[in-house]
Amino acid sequence: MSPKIAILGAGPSGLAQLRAFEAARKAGLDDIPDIVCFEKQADWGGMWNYTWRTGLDAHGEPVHASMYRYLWSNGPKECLEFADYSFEEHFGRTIPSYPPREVLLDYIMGRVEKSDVRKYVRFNTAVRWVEYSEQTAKFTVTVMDHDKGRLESEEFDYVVVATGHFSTPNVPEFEGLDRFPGRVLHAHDFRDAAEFAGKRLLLVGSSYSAEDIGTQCYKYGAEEVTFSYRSAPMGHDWPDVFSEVPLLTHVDGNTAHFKDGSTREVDAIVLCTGYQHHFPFLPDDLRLRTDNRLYPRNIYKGIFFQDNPRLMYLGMQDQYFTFNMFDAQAWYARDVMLGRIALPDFDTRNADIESWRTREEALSNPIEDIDFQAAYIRDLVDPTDYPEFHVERQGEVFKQWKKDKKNDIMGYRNRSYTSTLTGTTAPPLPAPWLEILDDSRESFLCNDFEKQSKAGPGEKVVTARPDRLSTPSMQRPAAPRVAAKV
Ligand code: FAD
Ligand code: NA7
Repeated sequence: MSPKIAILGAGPSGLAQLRAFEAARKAGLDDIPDIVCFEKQADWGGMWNYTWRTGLDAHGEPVHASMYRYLWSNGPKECLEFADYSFEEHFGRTIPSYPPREVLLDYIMGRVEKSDVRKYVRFNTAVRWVEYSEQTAKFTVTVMDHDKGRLESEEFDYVVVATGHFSTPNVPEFEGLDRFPGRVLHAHDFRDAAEFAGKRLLLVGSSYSAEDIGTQCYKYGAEEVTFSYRSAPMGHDWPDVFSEVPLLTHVDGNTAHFKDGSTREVDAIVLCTGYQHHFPFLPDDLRLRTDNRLYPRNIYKGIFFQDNPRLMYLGMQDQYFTFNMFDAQAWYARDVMLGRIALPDFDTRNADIESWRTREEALSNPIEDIDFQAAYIRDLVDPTDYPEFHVERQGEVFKQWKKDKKNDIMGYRNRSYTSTLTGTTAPPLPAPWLEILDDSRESFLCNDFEKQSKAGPGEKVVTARPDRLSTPSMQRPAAPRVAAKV
């Protein structure tokens, strides 16, 4: 009898798992397992399913999204491509290397919408609890079906946890925050940069969220941006209104005090202090405990829970690679569930985990991190039929991205890279990223990027709706700034 599989979450990782089984079906597998994907939101897409909401959703569930309105890809799309579905195939033409959020969502959804997998997803269904019985060798998954308004339980042979790990904020306390007269929020609740136009912002943290929210608020007119770091500054060559200072010690009124004795007057504070791996639906003996790192312990191949490998985790690593890494994991997990790959015994798995972990602990810079994650993905894809996508060459593109960021933090998104799938070099953006305030899908895709490539920098080629495009000015207008829509 074919196994019964529960996939928890329909974000990019859960969708990769669905797509992996679909690919097997298309390749001739008749005996497709019985699959149910539980998704607490009303639609799929996970983190990319943007919402204005913060706090609780319409059903009283914690809002999953940490995405913000004007987010653009923070890495080149050439490093994110699904091996079986290129950006060119999806859009029918080449598009620039750094697409905005809605355009990336369009791409991610394109692949699953062309597959016959929506039927597996139960939307508005939050997983409440998972239990394993040694006697039956089955998991019982209990969910709250908000459409039916009731709890339901069902048994499964395998459970794939794909609920993401950038949703439950890590929120440190700083003295005086309770009396701060301005807004204090975690990056998880940040939505609209325009809210901070004309404001002096303090961002605590020195990683992706701090960097991206800081640059985005500058783009939309923040007056001053101060980053406060715990371990090390980001060290970019920032425009004048930015500064990096050591860790915040306390706040007194509008005055923020830092470890080196310096102070700043600030109007709003955003805690960009990362996220927790949080699985409130898992008992202690099934729950992965880790911080945000490239190789968490206790999951063999970064997937199979050591104490019970019928429980799998997807996408739990810190991420350079994303969508194609989730695919690599999903194809491998699928082949184990289908009995095509046999897992070794506990000790062999443990030795493998430890050897990767030792390698990870020896990494000393982002270039080595990238090579490490590429090697991890290569280890997964080689035993499966996931199509070749030249992960090592994508790693080289990531290294170039790192250099481009170092050289020009406000302009790196204007760069173009070459797809390892199609060999095509992306066209430039129609204007510098800093100037494109309306980044809607509609506005972005109405550009004729091919003509743009030939026109050369600065000459903008528009095919439709010029009213919805960005201001041509190279200058940052005085605050407050609003999107250039008519
Ligand atoms: P998620 O996308 O988080 O999806 C998890 C899904 O599980 C969600 O749909 C959620 O509703 C569901 N779920 C959670 N709990 C339950 C439950 N109890 N019951 C049922 N369903 C549940 N990656 C990039 O490649 N490029 C970027 O530019 C980029 N920018 C990012 C910016 C931000 C602010 C953040 C937070 C992340 C960014 N990422 C980016 C990384 C992003 O996490 C991945 O791209 C991707 O979304 C991870 O997919 P996932 O499926 O593992 O998790
Ligand atoms: P990260 O990459 O996990 O970074 C968290 C940052 O927060 C990092 O700079 C930490 O400092 C800092 N941090 C964590 N705890 C504290 C405390 N207690 N005090 C001060 N600073 C702290 O999370 P991000 O949100 O930036 O990025 C997560 C994903 O979101 C990423 O993949 C993007 O795609 C978007 P440290 O350097 O450890 O000292």
